[in-house]
Amino acid sequence: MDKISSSFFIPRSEQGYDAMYKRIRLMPLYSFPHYRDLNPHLGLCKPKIFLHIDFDAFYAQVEQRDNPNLRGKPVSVGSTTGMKGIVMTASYEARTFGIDTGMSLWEAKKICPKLISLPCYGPKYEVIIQNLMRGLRTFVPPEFTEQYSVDEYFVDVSDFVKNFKEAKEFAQRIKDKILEMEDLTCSVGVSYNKSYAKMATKFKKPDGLTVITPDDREKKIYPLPVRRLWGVGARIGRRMSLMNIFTIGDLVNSSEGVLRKEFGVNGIVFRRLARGEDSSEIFRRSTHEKSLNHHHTLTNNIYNIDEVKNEVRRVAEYLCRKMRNKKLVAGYLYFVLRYGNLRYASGDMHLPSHTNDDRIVYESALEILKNFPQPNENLPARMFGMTVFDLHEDTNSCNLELFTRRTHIPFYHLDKLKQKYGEGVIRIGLNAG
Ligand code: DCP
Ligand code: MG
Ligand code: MG
Repeated sequence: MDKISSSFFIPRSEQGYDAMYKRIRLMPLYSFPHYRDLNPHLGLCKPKIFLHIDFDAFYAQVEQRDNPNLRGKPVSVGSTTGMKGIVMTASYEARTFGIDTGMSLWEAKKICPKLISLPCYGPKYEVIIQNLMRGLRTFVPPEFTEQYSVDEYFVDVSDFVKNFKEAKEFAQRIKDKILEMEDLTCSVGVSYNKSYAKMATKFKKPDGLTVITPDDREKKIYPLPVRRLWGVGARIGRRMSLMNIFTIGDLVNSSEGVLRKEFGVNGIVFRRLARGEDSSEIFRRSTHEKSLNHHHTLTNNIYNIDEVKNEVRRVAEYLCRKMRNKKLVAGYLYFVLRYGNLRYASGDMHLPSHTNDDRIVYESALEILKNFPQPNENLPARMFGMTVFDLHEDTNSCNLELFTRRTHIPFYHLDKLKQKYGEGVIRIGLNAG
């Protein structure tokens, strides 16, 4: 299965080009992070490391690979019909002449008469990318990979490497595998959030591997033109320059209110991405289940803090078990407390990562509880309730968190024990994690 695309029969005809073009561009893409993907409780987020993989001159490189006569020559791929021809991409040899994506073929041929223009053959590129996706999954399980565009992937390697040095080695192994499988080069960016990883990829192309650590932020990211930021295209870039925002650093230093006024909620997103506060995760497909909850009303009201924490813990444990039972993880927690006087206090937050780990849900609920009126003799607690949202399938049901700071706990196995021998058979010390 590995070498599927090289032996793929490639009809070279202009017919049906439009349909192929549409097929490629209509692939389901996940656009740049939405406001709701950004976690307002950034400090609570687990440190992450992402890889971003982008092929070099993708379509052109594939054509050069498949036809040795084209190697080392200026090649463009795109529509080649008469005056309406357009360059979708150009080989790096063609780029030295200044030829790039979006240029008309007529103009490109004018600056480089030797340019070899080829039609685009979408299905072939799709097969390659899908084949490589399978290859990637030999490194990490599927839920840690995201195909972002026609030639790009994100990989969340946080649970598989301990630091940036290991992440770089990991990235190199992936690059080697891609070369071995498909004989194609790609460039990889490594960083602590998806936006910076995506920017890092462009630092060295072709065949590059660039790491951006938190210490590199001000030196390497802030001086870049604002157009390099994920989601900032030509139009937004122009509007920003009218606001005297030219570099990513300028964006970092501009006022959130002004940005919001000009660009709506995306203004806030741009600024946060610029500052390296992109807490968006690998895009996961949603499940049918929208939310799960568990409430517990006590027979006797309580106010002692240890007893209160104990109740919070029980509800968290129960709810996490409910999630595991359905093989789900949640990204958002709502916590409600009802007092003896029948009044409520409630709060919600993003969980530090998608999880069904009792400890994380418990600790997050305690964070929310800090903002409530604290139960006391005159205001005892009567009911505890939690609801989790943003549910996704937990394909990582064997606790793959090998290198995280938390101790590994085989929650799924413990659930089975509890099911068989009853609730009291085992209890883990949640504070110890
Ligand atoms: N593409 C397209 N239309 C665009 C941009 C790109 O059809 N407006 C196609 C052609 C590219 C492929 O998508 O080969 C990947 O796009 P990239 O932006 O990653 O560009 P390349 O891979 O070609 O070059 P680079 O080495 O800069 O990544
Ligand atoms: Mg590319
Ligand atoms: Mg790309």
